[in-house]
Amino acid sequence: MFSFFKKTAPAPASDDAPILLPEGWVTKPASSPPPPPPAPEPQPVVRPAPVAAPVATPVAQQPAAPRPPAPTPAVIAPPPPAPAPEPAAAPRQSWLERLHAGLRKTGSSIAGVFTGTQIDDHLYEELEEALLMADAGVKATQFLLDDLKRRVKDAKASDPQAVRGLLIDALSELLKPLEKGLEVGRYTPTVMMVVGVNGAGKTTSIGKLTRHLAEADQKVLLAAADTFRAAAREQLGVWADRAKVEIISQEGGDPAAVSFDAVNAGRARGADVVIADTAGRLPTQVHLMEELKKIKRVITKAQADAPHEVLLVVDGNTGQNALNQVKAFDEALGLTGLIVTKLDGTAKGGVLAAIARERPVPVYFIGVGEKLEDLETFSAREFARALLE
Ligand SMILES: Nc1nc2c(ncn2[C@@H]2O[C@H](COP(=O)(O)OP(=O)(O)O)[C@@H](O)[C@H]2O)c(=O)[nH]1
Ligand SMILES: [Mg+2]
Repeated sequence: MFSFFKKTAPAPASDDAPILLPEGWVTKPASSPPPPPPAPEPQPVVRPAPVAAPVATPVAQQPAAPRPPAPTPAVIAPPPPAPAPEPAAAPRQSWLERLHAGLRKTGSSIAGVFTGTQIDDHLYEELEEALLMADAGVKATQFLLDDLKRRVKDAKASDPQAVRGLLIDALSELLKPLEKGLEVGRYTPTVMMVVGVNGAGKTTSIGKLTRHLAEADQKVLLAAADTFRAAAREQLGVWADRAKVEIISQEGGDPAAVSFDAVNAGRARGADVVIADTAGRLPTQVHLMEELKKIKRVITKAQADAPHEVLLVVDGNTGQNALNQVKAFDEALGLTGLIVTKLDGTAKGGVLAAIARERPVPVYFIGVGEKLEDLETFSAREFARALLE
């Protein structure tokens, strides 16, 4: 849905840079309508069945279509049905509840610090311990404590519960630079390469993202660049079927070649987005990391400005290990964004603070479960509140 990514006009169309905020929490519906998409579509491919989009999309006007005669002044047209009251609001609310529940393990140990009656060294020591236990890391923990003490002093706070509110402010501010919306439409196609260790949630996240894009009428083409395991190709194939999008897949093929073919196919068929799913690997596996670099290079050969996104999927449950992965993959490939999965039921949700402090790669989405609706855009304040309230 539209809360999911930002649709931008193609690059040359405007020089005022697009706002890169996920729209889910910017409540203005359809802020500035993007210009109608380029009129003639190249060859039609397997397109998702048109979904009755609940959002008031500025659907392309068909200038050629014969206009119905203007209503006669005498007839007062019945008011159009009210534009469905904020369809995004309710799902976002239930998502927030799931986020809150998912982060309970992390949050309860931190929130427990504020149950006393005094703001003293003991409170700060306990808080330090709780943040470290939540895998916020030494640097972010120290930063948050210093910042918090300053805020407590400025606010002349005397109640531990007020300190908790100030910690929410401090954490929100620390996480703020990670907020960024995924943008599509600037390039045709927008090419994304998705990387990460095995089991992080790459394929699942791609599947969810594809569904959201397809439902918003984006033509998506998937590349099964995890070519070695039949199960991996099949898993992506299932998501492709569900979303009714095309997939380029080749048994045992070279992952770079499959990615190259996919980008070329995407260009030829007028895809809006091409997403390459890659095989899991540890950043310490040098030859496999080289293979990823090769995929990236080859994608650039197929389309000079691509890949536009190199997304790392990290399992939020792995705490500091997730931070190490962010650093290593970023050094090897130059990451443009993260998808942090499995923040449900983790005691290590503090890792986002560590990422913000040590390697602030934007977090496009966070996942709190295996279902489609469990992946959502990241908001610093929402996250801080879900964790600490
Ligand atoms: N609990 C939970 N499970 C997830 C989440 N995202 C993915 N998974 C599960 O993690 C497992 C591995 O996911 P997969 O997409 O195959 O990982 P890949 O190896 O990186 O492609 C699957 O069982 C997914 O259903 C999440 O946000 N929360
Ligand atoms: Mg996979």
